Parts: sequence; structure tokens; C-alpha cells
Amino acid sequence: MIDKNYIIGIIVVLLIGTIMVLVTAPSEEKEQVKSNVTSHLGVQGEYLTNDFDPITYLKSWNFNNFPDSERAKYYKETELENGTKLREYWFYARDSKIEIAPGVFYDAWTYNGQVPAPTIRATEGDSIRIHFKNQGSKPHTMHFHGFHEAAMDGSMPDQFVNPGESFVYEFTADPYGVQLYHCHSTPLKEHIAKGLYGMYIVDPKGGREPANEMIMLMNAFDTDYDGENEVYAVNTRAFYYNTHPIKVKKGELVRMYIGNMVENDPINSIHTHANFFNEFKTGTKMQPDSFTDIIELGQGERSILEMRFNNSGTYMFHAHQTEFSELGWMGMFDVQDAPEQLGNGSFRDVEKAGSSGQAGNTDSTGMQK
Ligand SMILES: [Cu+2]
Repeated sequence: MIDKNYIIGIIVVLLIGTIMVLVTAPSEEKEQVKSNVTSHLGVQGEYLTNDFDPITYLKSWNFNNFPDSERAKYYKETELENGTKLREYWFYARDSKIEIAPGVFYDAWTYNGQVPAPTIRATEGDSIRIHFKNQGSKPHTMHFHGFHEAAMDGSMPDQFVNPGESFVYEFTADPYGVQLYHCHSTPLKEHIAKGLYGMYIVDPKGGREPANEMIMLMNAFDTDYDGENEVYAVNTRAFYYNTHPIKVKKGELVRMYIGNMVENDPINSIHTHANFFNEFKTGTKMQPDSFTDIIELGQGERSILEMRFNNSGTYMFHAHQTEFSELGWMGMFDVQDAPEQLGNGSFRDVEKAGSSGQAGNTDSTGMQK
């Protein structure tokens, strides 16, 4: 009997082949492919679907990208007497088809239909309650990095949530930093490769310095199921930030919450052009660990990066594993000339995240060295 995944793999390969021909063929379509980099790179151009917008994802947490009425179906915040908050979430594991490169679709396993999954964000000491329902076809769990009781770990076979079943995860947001969550069902390699992961940010009680914040989760997809990835990205969609550069303002503090969930490759990295950043490993201290223009992250590893651009212009950022960058893990910052501006509100929303106050780790002119 022929394995279903094998057939899907062949279809995906044929689809990629067709698109590669379209992109490389000397035709009118070629002119329509918008790109600001050279043509030896992988599949580029406009995406066919807009159900996942990597630009929106950068600044979305606790479903703040949804209108209030829609948001209420997935997130509820309750003030507690001790001054902390109870944050409740409704998560659904599903089998979903997602577009990972222009015209290239992948049969993913998702939380709430998207990869990376929606970001969970709380302040240290808040109570988290996750109402999880498995609407997918395989047993799944939610396993959070951070402190919690054994019963909430979502990693043991008797903790797997079968299709149609539900579980409620409860724990305290602790410690502060940039954490992750992912499925811990088995085979684990498959459940992560298929897309069941998301960012979990815990803000320190005093908050961090206001900044243009963005979430970046490095991921990749093995579209032909041969144990190697064909498409790499930060936030799923290959080359998306090439054709849709991330807008930042000259001089403002830029803060990236970055993690690596790439399966099949032992290491990943981010390199920023023409600039350096402060790295806060796992975000668990307010003092930077290094001042550099490249960090490497193993699977599950994450960091907070803070930088300011002193010059306007377009600046590349990408994995320094060059194969990854040429297969999609590459993007651009569009630094706009607006000195002394922290933003107009559209690029930062620290209020919704409960973030305020001073971290004291940067000065007014640039990064600590
Ligand atoms: Cu799973």
C-alpha cells in the first residue's frame, strides 16, 4: 500500500517544480514577480493567500490582532486581588494547509490554524489558564518552557490529548524571558516539524523600556518528507520580509524576541547587516550577554535582541547558514528617517502587553557596549 505522505510529497515536489519553471521562464509572469534581490534565490513573489500575514504576526500577542468580539473567543483577562492577572486562552489543534512560499502549500498541524502559533504574553506572576482542545487527527499536547507542575508538562504519553479530547493547562508565568511552547506528542520530531510551536513571552514585573517590538520564530519545512528542509524562513513565509520589509524608525529602540524551532538542522542563526545588537540570552536577565551582529541558536533556544539603527535605508537580516538564507530565511529592515521618534503606536503596543517602566539596560544614544 502506498503511503499517503509519499503521495503528498510527490505532489508538493511537482508543485515546487512547476513554480520554479514559472519563476525562471522568460515570460510575462517573470516581470510580475516582485523581488529586490537577485534571481538565484528560491521561490519568490506574491503569496496567493492572506490568511497569515507575517507583518501582523510580528506584533501580535494574546490575540490583539483580532477585533474585540473575535478576540473574546480566544482570550480573556481577569484582574486578581493581588494585582496580577488571570490570562485565559482557548487553543485548538488542527490539521491545516498553509502557504509557506508563493504558491507552495504544506499540510501542517497547527494551533488555531497558524504557524507559528499565536503568541502568549504575560507578566511575571500572572496566572495562565489554557483551554486546549484537539480538533486534529493525531494526539497532541501543549508543552511550555518555564516553571510548572509535572501534571502540566504535556510531555508524557498519559498526557497526550487524543483527537476530540480537551485539557486545561494551568501555571504561573515564571520566569520572565522569552519562552516557547510546542507539542510534545510522539514522534516529537514530526509534531514539531509539522508546525506545532509558538512564542510565549513573560515580561518582567517592571516591564522593559518601550520599543518597537517584534516576534521572530525561525522555522523550516520538509516539503518532500525526505528528512531535509526545502523551505526556510523566519515566521513561516519564505522571503516575505524581502518583499515586505519591516519598517523601523531611525534611532528608535528595536526589540526582537527570537527563537529557533527548525527541525532537521542542528543549528540556526541571525545576522544583521550594518549594525550590532545587544543579546539577552533567553531574556532572563536585564543585562546583555553580548554585543554582536550574529548569534547562533540550537533548536528550542531563544534570545531577546535590542538594537537601534543610526542610518536610514534598507538593511538585510538573514541566517548565516547561507543555504537557509537562499531558501527563504532572509528579510529586510526599512529604516525610515524619523529621528527621536519612538513610533506612532502602530509599531508598539506595550500597553496591551502590560509592559512599562524602564529596564535600564540601554542609554539614549545606543546600545550598551
Ligand atoms: Cu502534536
